[in-house]
Formats: sequence, C-alpha cells, structure tokens
Amino acid sequence: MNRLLRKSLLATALLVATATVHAQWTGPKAKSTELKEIKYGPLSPANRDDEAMVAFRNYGLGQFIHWGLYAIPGNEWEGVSARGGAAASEWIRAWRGPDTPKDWVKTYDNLYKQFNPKDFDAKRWAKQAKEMGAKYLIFTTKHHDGFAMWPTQYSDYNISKSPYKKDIVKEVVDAYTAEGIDVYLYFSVMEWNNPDYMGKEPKTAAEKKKFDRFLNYTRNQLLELMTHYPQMKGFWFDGTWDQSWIKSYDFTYKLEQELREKHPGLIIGSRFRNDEYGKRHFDSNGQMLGDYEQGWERKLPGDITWLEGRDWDCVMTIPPNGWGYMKDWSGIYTKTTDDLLDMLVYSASLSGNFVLNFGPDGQGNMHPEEDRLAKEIGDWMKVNGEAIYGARHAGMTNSKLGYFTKKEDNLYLTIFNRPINNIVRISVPKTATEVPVTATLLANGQVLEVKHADLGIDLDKNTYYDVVVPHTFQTDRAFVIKMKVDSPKGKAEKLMDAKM
Ligand code: JFZ
Repeated sequence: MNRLLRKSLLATALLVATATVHAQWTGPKAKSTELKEIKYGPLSPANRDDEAMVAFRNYGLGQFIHWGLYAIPGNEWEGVSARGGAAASEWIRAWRGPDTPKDWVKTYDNLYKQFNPKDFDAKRWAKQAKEMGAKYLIFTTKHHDGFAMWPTQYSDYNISKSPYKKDIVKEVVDAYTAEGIDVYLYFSVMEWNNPDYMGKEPKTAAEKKKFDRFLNYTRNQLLELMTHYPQMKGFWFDGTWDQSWIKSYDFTYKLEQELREKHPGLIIGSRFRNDEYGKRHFDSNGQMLGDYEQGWERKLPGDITWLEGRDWDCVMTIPPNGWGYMKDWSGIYTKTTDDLLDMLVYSASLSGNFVLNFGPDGQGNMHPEEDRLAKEIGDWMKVNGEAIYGARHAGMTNSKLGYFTKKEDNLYLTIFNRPINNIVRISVPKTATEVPVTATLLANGQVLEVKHADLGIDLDKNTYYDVVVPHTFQTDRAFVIKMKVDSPKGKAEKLMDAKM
C-alpha cells in the first residue's frame, strides 16, 4: 500500500473512531450504528409532556444564584487577588499558586464562623428577579466546599452553625415561590472537605465502606431537601464527574428512581448520572439521561439541528467565568445588557431557556452592576417579553437582522441589527404555507405595513416580505416586530406562482 493511501485510510479510521468514542453532549451527536445493551439508561421519557415539564419549556428566562461561604472573600483575600490561582471565585478554597495565603484551606473552612449576611433579604432578591422577568431560580444549596445553606441533620457543616443560624434555603424557596418563581436546587455531589468523599473509584473494602457512607449521606440530603422544601421543582446537579460517582451507576440509577417516585414531576438535568459504561449526559446509545440537556454552560448551540429536539437551557455568567461573588470586576470583560439580551433571544429562538447568574456578596447584596443589568433586562422584558415566554423556534433561519421566535400564529423578529434603509426583509420559502400578513412594533404598538416584495431573482427558492420601520422610531436597544402569519393569499403571491 502506498504511504499516502495508508495515511488517509488511517486518518479515516481515526475519524470514525473519534466520532463514535466521543459522542459529545454538545453539538450534533455522532450516532453509533450498533446499539449497545444498556441497563442503566434513561429513567424518564424523552420530551416529557407533563405539566411541570411544559412549565420548564415555557420559562424563557431564569436566574441562577451562587451563594455560599465563597461570597465572603469575593475572589480575594487581604488585598491579594485569587485571579489566576483559583479556577473561579466559588472555587477559591482550591486556590493554588504562589499567592495563596498561608493555611488557606483552614482559613476557608472556618469562614462559616463569620457568615452573617446582615443585608440578606430573600424577598428583595425575589422581587428583583420578578422585576427582571425570571420565571425560575436555581439556587446553590451546597457547592463543592460542602457547606450546606440549610440546617441539614446529616452534617455539622451547615448554616445553623454560622452566626446567621437561620435556614437560607427556606427563606429563598419561600420568597421566590411567593413571587410565582419556580425554584430548582443546585446540589454539588463532590465535596472538598468531607473525609468520606473521594474522587477515584473506591477499590479496597475500607474505601468502599467509606464511599458507601458518602453515597448514603448524599441520598439523605437529597431526600431531606425534597421533604423540607416540597415546592421545589427540580435538582440542578453538579460535581458528578469523578470516577467514584461514575462507577456508582447502580446506586445513582436507583436514587434517581427514588427521587422521581417521591416527588412527581421532578425535573433533573442530564448531569446527574451516567450509564454502566461511564457515559455521562447521554448514554452509550446517544439517549439523553435526564429531562433536559444541561451542558450549555457559558456556551450556546450553533443552530437548531444541534439540539435534535431536546429541551435545554443555557446558564451564563456576567464575568467571563466566576459564579460566586467577585468584588473586583475591573480589567475583565463583563457582559452588557445588550450581550445578555442577545443570548436570551437567541436561546429562545432555539427553544431554550436562558439563565443568568448572580453572585451576591457576603452581606447578601447583589453586585451593583448585577442590580443595573437586572433592571435593564427587566425594562426590556416588560415591553418585549411576549417574544420570549412560551415562544419557540420559528422554523425559520435566523436572519442577519436578529432572531425569530414563534407562538401560535405570532411570529416575532427581535432586531439587533437595524437595517440602514429601515426595510426589514423577511425571507420565506416559496413553498411556505404561512407568511407574515400583519405587523406591529412591540415597543409602541404601532401598526406597520407588510408588503410582499417580488425581487425577481431567478431560481430563488425564497420570496420576501418587507416591513418598514418608521424613521421616527428611535431606540437604543433591540426591538421586536410582531407579525401575524397566515396562508399566502395575496395577489402578488398568486401572480408569482403563476409564473413558476
Ligand atoms: C460547575 C462548578 O464547578 C462551578 O463552580 C459552577 O457552579 C458551575 C455552574 O458548574 O462548573 C462547570 C461544570 C461543568 C461544566 C463547566 C463548568 N461543563 O460541563 O462544561
């Protein structure tokens, strides 16, 4: 065999191998041709259509809150920044580097003795979230440091041992529920300071015993959370990537069964468990584990085909990374209101929810910039929210002007790039059974004319509808054109059809 041919064959073999081995949970899945026998596959049907899941699908906008002991340092300690030394502000306990303060872990593990957020008012947060337009909240009950924000009976490392004493999870769940915002509980399985936790697979009898204790503890805490806060809608699992957890697939399978039985309608993302081959998010046959795709973390799908009809949400930070409080926002790019609105509408145009993260400080105040962004997003949502809530992918290719969403016979185009001539041209396949017939500006209710434009471009499979934005309409944000769609019955279309 000549060298070149051999090389290309090898490359092809490698490609095939990587395509099947790394069937990833972002982007289109490489489907393996032979189906594996799987005992620990999905426990809930794909595209659940019960009330809870329909509600999830319609949220549009959510809020994430990372709050815990890491809020006290706020990504720095005694004037020394943890930037570069810690993966993120909420990871500050794992600060490693030349600047790490002496006895840092010990210092961190004692921070609970000073956790006493004097300004914390769950009702204020909930009101802000409501004003922003959030329909669900994901709240950190316990992050990787292992500190429980509720008075768990299964560990002493919890809020009742802090000077604050009161049950923060309860205050949050009650306040948000009262505002009509659904609450999901973030829960990290991995724990950094629990002596029973280990990252590697437990092998010896002693290790197995130890890790069994940990698994039992995890189960107890989850059941406890569901019992204490029965209004909760779901769990947002994290820290499930270690071999110890991956190899516990029999336990996690049964646990998921139990959680679902005890809490009908419970929603769990794809980051809870894996199959017996160690495949996380998706089992070895490409079936999603959990009710929605939970991998869209600080990233967004390229287009609708990547999602293959699955439910999903995107969770997003305002700074590049860092979910917990960061005192210092200088010298880093922090997303603007326009950036965030763009991601929100884009998510909706691909039938997903967008969840914006907040990291309150050690006293219970949001970062002042977060307050501003929440207000601006809320102002926008009050006018334009109908293009987001309950809206889905419109079946149209997103135009360079902005993003399409659809709800019943309403088609929305949220314009981020206003055309210089004010002609918003919407391209529709000539075969389309629905076309825009009327249009209004959500910003002021103004009725706009929809004109069919026969461009006369040969062999063009599309036809065009023009909506003219009045020159007098000025705005410094994205704006929405709401259109009614109906079957194409105008004279112009008929004429055009006749020519075909
Ligand atoms: C995890 C946490 O480690 C982090 O502190 C934060 O809570 C975030 C929401 O979740 O970080 C992850 C986990 C998974 C991915 C990325 C960051 N991922 O799968 O891309």
